[in-house]
Amino acid sequence: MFCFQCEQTAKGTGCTIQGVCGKTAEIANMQDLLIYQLKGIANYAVRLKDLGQTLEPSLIEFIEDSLFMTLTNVNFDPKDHLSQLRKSQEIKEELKIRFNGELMNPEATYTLSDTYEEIMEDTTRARIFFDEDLDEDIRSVREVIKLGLKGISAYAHQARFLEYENEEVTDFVLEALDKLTDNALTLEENIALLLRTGEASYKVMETLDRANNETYEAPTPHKVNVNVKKGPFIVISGHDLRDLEMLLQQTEGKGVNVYTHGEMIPSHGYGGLKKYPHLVGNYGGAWQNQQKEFSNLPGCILMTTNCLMRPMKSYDDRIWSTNVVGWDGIRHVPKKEDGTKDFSELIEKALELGGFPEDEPVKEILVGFGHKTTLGLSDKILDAVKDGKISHFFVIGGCDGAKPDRDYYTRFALATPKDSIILTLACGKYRFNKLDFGEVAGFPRVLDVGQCNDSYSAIRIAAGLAEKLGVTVNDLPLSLIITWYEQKAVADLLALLFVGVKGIRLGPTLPAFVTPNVLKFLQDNYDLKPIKTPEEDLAEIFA
Ligand code: SF4
Ligand code: SF3
Repeated sequence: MFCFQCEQTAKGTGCTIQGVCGKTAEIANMQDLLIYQLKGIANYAVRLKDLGQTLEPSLIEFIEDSLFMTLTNVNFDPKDHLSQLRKSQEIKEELKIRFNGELMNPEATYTLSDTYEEIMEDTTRARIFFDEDLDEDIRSVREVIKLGLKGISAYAHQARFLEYENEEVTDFVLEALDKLTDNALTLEENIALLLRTGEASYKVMETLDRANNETYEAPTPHKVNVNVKKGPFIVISGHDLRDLEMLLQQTEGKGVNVYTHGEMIPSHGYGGLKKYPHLVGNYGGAWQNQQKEFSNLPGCILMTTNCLMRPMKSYDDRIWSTNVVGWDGIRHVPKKEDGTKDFSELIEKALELGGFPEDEPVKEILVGFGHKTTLGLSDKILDAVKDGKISHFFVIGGCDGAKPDRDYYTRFALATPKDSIILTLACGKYRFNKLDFGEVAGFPRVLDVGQCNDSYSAIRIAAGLAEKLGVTVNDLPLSLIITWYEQKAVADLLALLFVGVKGIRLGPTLPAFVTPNVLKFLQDNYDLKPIKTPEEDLAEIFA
């Protein structure tokens, strides 16, 4: 196996024996072959579209789900991968027949073998370094595009569940997969494709923002209890608001409380979700603490998207996956034909487990500062800037992770000037969101903008403030301190580059899939910087 798609990759270069995330070589290899197959499918699909043929929504969903499955900490189940591989061949065969001909590139001509052993042997052809003659910078740009497509597909999957789709993005995903097989493309052409991946990422987040805001009302400030209440409960983790809504509907009146976990915490800001009184709070912190936090939990857990870690014996009888998430041996809640899900098994188990024995004292933190709410305050915020009461804005956000050097983000947030505002998003916020930062000019100093996909919201906020001041985003007293871990963060970063944001500080380490030349391109054109120490970075920001 070889995988270097996430920030915790072994030795900072690549996982080769077993993933640090728990991914086995078997899964990693099948994921390579699945993506290889998606490229072959896209080869045919793009040409059929060019001929004026319409593609079935099921084909698009298959591509989205497959890419999402291969994102870090999503699916660890060999059965799911094998079944997806077999489906990929069926789809490719159908497209070949419709195309009435055969394309000659290896991804298009390859036919999935019959037996498991043969399939595993075939996976070598799909490895990242299979084509030894490929220019290393082109390989690197292709990897960034591929990983960006994974993030885009995760967001598109979430939007689709709410019946929203951005067809331009769908077309781009197919086009990009097809172009990833085109060895005639120059480095410059691949870079152009990379920048368009950022555009697609921005657009899919815009669609998901619309889906969430129109379905559940735009978030408004809301206090969330981060301590527990007495009684039976279910903890819901991941990003999928529709799953949370269905869970709240099915637990209504049953005496089962619902807690958000990880990236689900911003749900408390949405009117259509916070109206349920049994959505009582948030349990725990970011994903990397789940094995400790879920251990012997007297309630159930539902994982709707990333990040899933190996379920421990102490709770593997009370955790369920849904959507494309999976772990061999862990129970899964499927989507029914009508799009609904049946959570009754979890509800019964939660009642049987009995829940927390006592109320803990209430401790509340604020969420709900999406672009609508924050821009609604923009006149007051800008008055405070003009009066010299607010000196600077920071966006400190992105993924969290297990490495100890991630305490940079806590230390950075604590070291920011007392007259600055911190906009935060994604699970990296757990590094500091329960600390008391107080207020500045009547505003809370930390504004929770939402999940990782809400980096769209952060862009809207920055653009809205810049517009009112008649300047560009890069002229604002604003610094972006971004933390990455998985491939949604790659998509988010590309979206930020697409809108022209410069001077992003990225950490805790730089991606292993970026070559020195590609990094130089990003530094020269976007002033992308690795983080140093909070003291050094703050000194540079205010120099
Ligand atoms: Fe390693 Fe990350 Fe790939 Fe897992 S996802 S195998 S930790 S690089
Ligand atoms: Fe976190 Fe996994 Fe990326 Fe949505 S939940 S940000 S790491």
